[in-house]
Amino acid sequence: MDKKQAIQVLETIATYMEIKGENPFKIAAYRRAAQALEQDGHTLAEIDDPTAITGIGQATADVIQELKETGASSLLNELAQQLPAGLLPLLTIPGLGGKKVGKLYRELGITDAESLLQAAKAGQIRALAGFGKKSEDNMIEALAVWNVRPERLPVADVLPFSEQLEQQIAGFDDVIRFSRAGSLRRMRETVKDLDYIIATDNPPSVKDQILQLEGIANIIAKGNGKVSVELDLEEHTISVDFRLVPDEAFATALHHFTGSKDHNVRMRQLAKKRGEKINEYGIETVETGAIQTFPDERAFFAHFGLPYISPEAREDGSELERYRETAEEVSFIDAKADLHMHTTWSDGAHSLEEMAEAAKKRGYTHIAITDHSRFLKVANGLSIERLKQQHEYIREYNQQNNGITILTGIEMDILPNGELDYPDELLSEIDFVIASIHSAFSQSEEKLMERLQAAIFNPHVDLVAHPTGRLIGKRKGYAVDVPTLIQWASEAGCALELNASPRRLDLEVPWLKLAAETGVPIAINSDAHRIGTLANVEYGYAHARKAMLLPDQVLNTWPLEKLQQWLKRKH
Ligand code: DGT
Ligand code: CA
Ligand code: CA
Ligand code: ZN
Repeated sequence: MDKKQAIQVLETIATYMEIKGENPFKIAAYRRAAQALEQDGHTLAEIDDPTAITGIGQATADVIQELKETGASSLLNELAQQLPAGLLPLLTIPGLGGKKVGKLYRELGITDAESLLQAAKAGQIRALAGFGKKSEDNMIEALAVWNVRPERLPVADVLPFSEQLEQQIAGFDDVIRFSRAGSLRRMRETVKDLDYIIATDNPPSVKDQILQLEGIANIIAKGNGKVSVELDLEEHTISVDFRLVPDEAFATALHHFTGSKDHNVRMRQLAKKRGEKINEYGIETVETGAIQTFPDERAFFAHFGLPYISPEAREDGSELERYRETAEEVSFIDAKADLHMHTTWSDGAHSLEEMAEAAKKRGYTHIAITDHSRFLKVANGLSIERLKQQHEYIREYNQQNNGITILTGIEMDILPNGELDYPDELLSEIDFVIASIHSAFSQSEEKLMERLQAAIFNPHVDLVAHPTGRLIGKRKGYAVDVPTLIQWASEAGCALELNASPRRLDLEVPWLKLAAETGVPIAINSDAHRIGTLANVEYGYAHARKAMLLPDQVLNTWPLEKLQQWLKRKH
């Protein structure tokens, strides 16, 4: 349990109390406590007596203590049990919060999506105070698309599930080795289903263990070569294909089922020229019918005179030429730094020292601490005063030879009116300045581009973070003319971010390729708000391999001296 999670629990308690219709003062106390916790600069572990913080009373302090000690809140559990299970998901319908869901529950007896739809169709909702005919119509519309399983799922929704599934497979008997295949191994932004290759001498045993996995909603196929099941994934299900192969066929099966189809087509063309045929069991010499197998994919590619091509890069076939030209450089991107992360100084869960220590453990030589700027009040953005304090603190930290260098930094808001959140003379004193948009997402393209232009051409701004603001499968992003943005970044000598959060992966692959061609440096950053998400950079580097970026095009691979030299450039 970290501070961000504790804040989340306090807010959820307030929402559930709202649904139950409890005393507004009591509800407000939980919201105030959440806010007070956010604004306090300590980590959860450092807070011994929560009541010492203004805004936290005895009742909310008890919840915080319990969270610290047990990792859970009995109050939250009780509240959740008192409310119908089908009611809580309704909170995710756009326009419905605790107050409105509470009204629907208490005044109309609505307990789930179905009863909500019935009431809306019967015209009962418009009769409630605070609702109207329009909100009733909106609700019917929202319910029609709500919770319908999309054709493809965002990779971020699938990753925690697949990682857990893989832990289970790792514990199976009779598994020699196994791997992800398909679009997940290629790290596409969205996936239709999951694919696994399992090497085994005992397919019936592995099949039985698969069929005993928890959460099987449906069995689609159960042969000794292929097992397909639908597994429960939160509100939806996801299909998983398992291919069971003998170990000698593992490499070719893995290559075949990793795809993409276009990549496979190109590889088969290569084979044909040599009088060979590729299939999932091996490579067949057409004349003799002899089958050749390989210990791993590297040997498979070497057979065709190719370097090992990263799975992420295997898409339209152009990767064959790219890898031939640049050897394996493209797949060897080594992170030396993370240049975007948050601490308890703004809305992060861990302290500056904790983040730095965790970054050092990841093998970084340097990082930038980039908390939010003053405009972002909800995230406890830094006043000029506190920013200066933090930077003083960082300079002291760097003198202690802690084994990692911290660059002073800021994630500065680009305000809705196009101004930047701090004056130039302050920015000129900061090592690494990030500019981001966190407000007025729905402005016109013209207005948004004006804002981005102001940031990119400001001589002190080094990086524009999550440049399009998209959330995969959820939000398209703001109206950005990306090619123009990339052109500007190239003219101004400003870097653009590849935000490694699997929900963002922003910029997306075609734009990364364009930025790289245009000579715009890319920064692959975690944007971590807690120690655990520092590891998100792995998804960012996978995404970079998909765009086949070279290490030199990525700011985070540069040694500190080279980065510092670049930071001195002035555009
Ligand atoms: P998805 O599931 O739509 O997110 O994308 P994939 O690539 O995982 O597609 P999937 O699960 O249908 O098949 C996995 C891989 O197996 C695919 O990338 C290439 C290979 N594969 C499947 N069917 C065919 C096919 O008909 N022809 C060829 N060449 N390859 C296939
Ligand atoms: Ca698939
Ligand atoms: Ca499949
Ligand atoms: Zn951030």
